[in-house]
Amino acid sequence: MVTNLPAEARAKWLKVMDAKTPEEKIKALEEFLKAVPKHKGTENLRLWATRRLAELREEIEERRRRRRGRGVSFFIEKEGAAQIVLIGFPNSGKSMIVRRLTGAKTRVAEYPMSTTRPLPGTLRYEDIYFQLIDTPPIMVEGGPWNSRVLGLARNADALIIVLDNSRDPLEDYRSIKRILEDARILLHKPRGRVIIERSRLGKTGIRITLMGRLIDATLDDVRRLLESFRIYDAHVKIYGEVTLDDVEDAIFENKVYKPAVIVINKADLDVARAKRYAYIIHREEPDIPIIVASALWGRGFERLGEILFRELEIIRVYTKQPNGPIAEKPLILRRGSTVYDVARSIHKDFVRKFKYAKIWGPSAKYPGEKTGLDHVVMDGDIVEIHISG
Ligand SMILES: Nc1nc2c(ncn2[C@@H]2O[C@H](COP(=O)(O)OP(=O)(O)OP(=O)(O)O)[C@@H](O)[C@H]2O)c(=O)[nH]1
Ligand SMILES: [Mg+2]
Repeated sequence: MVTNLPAEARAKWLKVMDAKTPEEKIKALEEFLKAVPKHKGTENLRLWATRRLAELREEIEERRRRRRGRGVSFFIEKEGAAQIVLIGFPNSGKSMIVRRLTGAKTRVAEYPMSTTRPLPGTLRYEDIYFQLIDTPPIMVEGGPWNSRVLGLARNADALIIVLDNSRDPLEDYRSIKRILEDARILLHKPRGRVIIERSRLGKTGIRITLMGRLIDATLDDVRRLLESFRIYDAHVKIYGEVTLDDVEDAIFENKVYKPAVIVINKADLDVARAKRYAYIIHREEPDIPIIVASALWGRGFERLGEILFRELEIIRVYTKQPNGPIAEKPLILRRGSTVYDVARSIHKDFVRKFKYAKIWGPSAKYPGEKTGLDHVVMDGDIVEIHISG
């Protein structure tokens, strides 16, 4: 992202990283921005830092509103298996979709900008519940809610992008994608991931754990890059395929990936047109599932739960006490989770006292297979954990 940042600016970045409160961060960011020279090569960085400043100011405002207990708070506590935020332009039908799918009393109106605050509802899929959140509209020219809705999106587990079949869904999709990207919210899973954990306890030096591949750099390049930001003590974890730019992005934190589903709403107006646009958008964006639907007719959403479940990459595990019944409510875990994660979510002592687990279901070689903590569980598994004492 950055090219040729002067040493002074790099050093100032450390202050931003070290800042604890939003207020401190704002001050440090302002100092940092002052040290960044204005030229083409730093344009993106300056834009990003300016936006980050706006976000932080918004964060302070939001906290103030919540504390005072009046005004409109945008924060919504997560409930259920995942929090899914709808995002779209005015009048696209977000509120009607949430009302239709969850029964929540959202405000639906013929005029645009009728929703002024987020409202949650619950969508059931088999034996789990997703929290859908209706939001005020975002706007290309930067509407009154953009930054707060983007804040919600950043905090969500997945997004539903609502497009309007009475407009140009392709153009709208591209605009929404751009708005998200500008807020560093990505709709595609990155090929790799970099995590930089700075050690708070004294001099550890720079440790790099390579669990993937550095495409265009050596470990020494990574070390030099960090040192140019005056980071001398940190643990860098590299997963998948990563470039030196990705490492630099990680220093500037902040890029997030959100799985998404696209809904072309108001298909009832012209079903063939909606399908045609679904096809065109699919060609441009083959990895993002697209639904052609009508909130008015209540049709087209039949597979939404299943699609969300798949895109979220979550699994359900049913715990059971020795000689006890199987839990009715599943534990929701990420795909790739192990018995360790199951044990830890039951009780923090369970890992320490763990003796063995017994597994029934898709991941078990035979019913009641005995396993250790590193056994990878699968959707639909029944897990019985035996502990000592
Ligand atoms: N024909 C048709 N109209 C719809 C559909 N979904 C919503 N509408 C209409 O579109 C208008 C806007 O619907 P809302 O659900 O309020 O849209 P919104 O996206 O929440 O709008 P804002 O809150 O302003 O962003 C209303 O008049 C709805 O009746 C649909 O599937 N088909
Ligand atoms: Mg609305």
